[in-house]
Amino acid sequence: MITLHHVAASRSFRTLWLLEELGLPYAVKHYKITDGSLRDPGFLAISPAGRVPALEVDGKVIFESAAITQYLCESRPLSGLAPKQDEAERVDYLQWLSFAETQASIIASLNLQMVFLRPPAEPSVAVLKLEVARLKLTLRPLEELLGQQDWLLASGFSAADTMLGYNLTAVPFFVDLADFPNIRAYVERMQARPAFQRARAQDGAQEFYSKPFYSPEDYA
Ligand SMILES: N[C@@H](CCC(=O)N[C@@H](CS)C(=O)NCC(=O)O)C(=O)O
Repeated sequence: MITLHHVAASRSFRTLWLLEELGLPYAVKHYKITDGSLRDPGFLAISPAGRVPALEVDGKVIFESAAITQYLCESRPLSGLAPKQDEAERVDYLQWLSFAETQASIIASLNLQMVFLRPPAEPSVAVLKLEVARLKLTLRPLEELLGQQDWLLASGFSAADTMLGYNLTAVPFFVDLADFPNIRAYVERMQARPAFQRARAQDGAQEFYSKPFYSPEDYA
């Protein structure tokens, strides 16, 4: 049995969604970021940096969502969700897989400073503005690409969309997507996928965001 170690609305949603796209049976072990369970020695033995996702699969334990994505697609090659090494789109696929983490690292920084940091600690408004600008910059190539095609790969939906698509569920807490109509249409397409909806049903309630939008100006 495959077991996913998961926090609701976190990067482990990528794996949850991919498992649904692949139609694989799995169990979910739920954790919370705020209750210390990710620092429990039992969990650290599974994921040494105390992060999710971690996946128990085929007698192995894998952490890092991109590695999990890669392993699942390569060990289930009939899925067709990742181009093989000799396919032309392989480079694009690998690029977007890593780009998802470039973008997610900015979202994680904004989460840390605007959502998790508690008084008397105060974020720097200048740093927040810089991070929002950096996040917007990562949206530009996506907006352009998604004006030409429905998914990250021209040939259609792939596991790269489960990696990067998840990010776009968090981006609107920090960037108004009004100026990014192609990204908004992409988000609608991904949310319409039955596997995405089944994953949402397993996800659990998010416990991070208490308002719809976080602005650096709120800290000025
Ligand atoms: N590069 C890792 C990042 C994993 C990660 O940092 N996950 C966050 C949730 S989005 C986490 O587990 N945070 C817990 C913590 O920082 O203590 C991946 O893609 O799996």
